[in-house]
Amino acid sequence: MSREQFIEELFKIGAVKFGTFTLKSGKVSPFYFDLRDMISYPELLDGIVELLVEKLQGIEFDVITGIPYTALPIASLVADRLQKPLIYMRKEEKAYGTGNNVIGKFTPGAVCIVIDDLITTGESKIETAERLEAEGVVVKDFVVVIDRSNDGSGILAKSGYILHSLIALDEILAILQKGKYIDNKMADQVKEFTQALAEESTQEVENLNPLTIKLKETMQRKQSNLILSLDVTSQSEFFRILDKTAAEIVMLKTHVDILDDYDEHFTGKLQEYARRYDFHIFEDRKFADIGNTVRMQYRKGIYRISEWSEFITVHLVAGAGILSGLFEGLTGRSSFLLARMSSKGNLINESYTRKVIEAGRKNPGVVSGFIGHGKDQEDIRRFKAKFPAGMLLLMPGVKLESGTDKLGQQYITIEDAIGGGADCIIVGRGIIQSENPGITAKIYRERAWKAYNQLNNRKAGK
Ligand code: 5BU
Repeated sequence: MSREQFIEELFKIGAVKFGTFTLKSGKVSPFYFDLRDMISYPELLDGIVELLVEKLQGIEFDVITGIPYTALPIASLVADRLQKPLIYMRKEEKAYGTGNNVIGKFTPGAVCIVIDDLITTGESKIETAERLEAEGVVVKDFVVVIDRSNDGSGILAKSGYILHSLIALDEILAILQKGKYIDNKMADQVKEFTQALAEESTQEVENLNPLTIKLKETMQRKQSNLILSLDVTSQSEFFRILDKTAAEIVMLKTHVDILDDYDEHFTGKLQEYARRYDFHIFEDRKFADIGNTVRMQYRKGIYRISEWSEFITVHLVAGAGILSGLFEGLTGRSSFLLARMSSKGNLINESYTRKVIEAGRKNPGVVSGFIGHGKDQEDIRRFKAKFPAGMLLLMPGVKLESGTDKLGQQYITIEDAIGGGADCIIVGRGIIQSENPGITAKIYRERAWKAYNQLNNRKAGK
């Protein structure tokens, strides 16, 4: 089957459709590809396998996988043809036990070629690679049947992968136009649509919030990347500990609503400390409601958080729109988005984390970075690698020794947190419940700052 015939066949079986389609994202697309039914057309399937086998010549690999469901039967045929072992990932991660997420046999370190039907944003490819890598499989190359993205290979390249594709969208358009299956107007519409999508996803961070920069400057000035989480319930205790620790910290994180004796003098006094000891104020309110509600929660009520706290935390579960609700009309304020949590069994998964990071990338004016955790340095490195340039990773769940508390808080050490790429550590009980919070805060600051400089020197090749 020639390429031309092959593309025409895809059109005839409805795998490649043109018209008006509403996508999951809510966007209306002039075209839609769905290769699932291809398995029912033996001749077409043969054609695809032929093209894939050809494409794989010259690429070195030990095992083959296809991303379920569509690409899995195709990958099995290719594996059979090349006499290579087939493996595949479960579609859902097993909730219990370790391992066994990959079906099939492979030696740890085996290089796997990943076959898929389509590439659109590249997101699911990267997710698959990460899941395979977590199981000890090495991923370098992807092969897709249709590249319908504008810059699929660029997107994968940023994460260190190579994309090979059998057919690009442009070729499909050209052949179908030539065969009069679609008219020029339709082809132009498709091109415009993909162009617009590509522009949306390649927006780089340009306008960092001035507070992000100020926070970094304060870190340097105070030689500190320690954030104290002063989780106590009385003002006297609060200021007693702050007196001892203020000189060590770059930022003070509060949960103002846990104070039993909160009154209108509290925030003024806190701001006075912040000025005197040169630290930033960060109310960890974790806003998570609809835009209209968070707007009032942030600005109104007894706490009037927007008036005194420079930074806040935001959960994006309600959608990135709540950022407008929070920050519209305000200046000198910024946020950290919750991209991962430190508590055991939390429901955040990789795809959620990735979407939060993307939302941060699009809103640098009101987002200074992310809160996140990791199980070890490698895990944190992979997480941090996805961050927009200049945005910060703040990490709670840090103590001098790793472990877990009775309520599922998980701790890693300062060196693991910073060594993996956290810019600042957030420490609560490790300091406030110690015998001498002042001395302990100094120890945390010194160790965290040392680890931070070591990492930066390593990066700079010093
Ligand atoms: P700890 O005493 O060091 O465990 O306190 C950690 C603080 O960080 C506490 O105020 C939490 O509310 C906060 N935190 C966290 O521990 N884990 C998270 O994932 C997020 C916040 Br988000």
